[in-house]
Amino acid sequence: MLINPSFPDLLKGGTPLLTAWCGLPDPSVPALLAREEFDAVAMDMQHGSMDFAAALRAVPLIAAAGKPALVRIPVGEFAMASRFLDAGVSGVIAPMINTIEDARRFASFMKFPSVGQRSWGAYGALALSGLEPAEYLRRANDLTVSFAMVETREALAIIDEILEVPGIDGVFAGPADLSIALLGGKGVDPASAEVEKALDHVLARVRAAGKIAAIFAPSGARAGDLARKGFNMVCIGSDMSMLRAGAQASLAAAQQG
Ligand code: 3PY
Ligand code: MG
Repeated sequence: MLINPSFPDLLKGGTPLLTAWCGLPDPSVPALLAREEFDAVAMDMQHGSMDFAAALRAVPLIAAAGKPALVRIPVGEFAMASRFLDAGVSGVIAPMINTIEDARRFASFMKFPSVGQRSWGAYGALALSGLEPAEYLRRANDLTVSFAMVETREALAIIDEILEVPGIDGVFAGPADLSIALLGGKGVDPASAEVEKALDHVLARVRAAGKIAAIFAPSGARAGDLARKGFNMVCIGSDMSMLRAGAQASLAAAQQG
């Protein structure tokens, strides 16, 4: 876990963070990507094929490269957020936060009292941060970032209230699910005009609340567009597509030569 600069400081530093997005089931993949020039590495436990033990093992490997580790938990499994914070992740992304109650429950597992109800047991975070327990307890709520995913019509309608929930540090937009919602289930088109308009709204509301805006991008080119649009962090998906792109480029080079 990063202390100096902290992950929130990096996010607010004015330069959008470009974060690798991993779902392959082995900790060596996020460890490798952490050694590239990504600013952080996120592991996807909602849709990826990485299991809990593999993701936990990746946390110190990412930290060893000096990068913040993030995890996206499965829908509604907020207790898992605390377990990853214990292991030393700097940020947790919770999908499908569609009600204020969802946001409150997520925040309660992310933050120690008096903000939330996170329970004590930060074995990995203590080791990675080097902080004494009392100091870790005092600072942990400000060193870690909780991202509530906004990816439905319901969430868009209450985004201001979600942002007001104590312990919610920012919003993470899900353009694919947003597109399905906004197109009434008739298609998935994360770059559609409807999604673009929704993303402008999300950015404006997050800025007005003084919080952090993050988003997923399915390619580097799209990530560049979203970073220029003003998101504080763009996650570039995914390890699998990067592997395929690298394989295709190698083969093409060999076939040309
Ligand atoms: C979405 O685009 O819906 C996401 O959840 C990104 O992974
Ligand atoms: Mg989604």
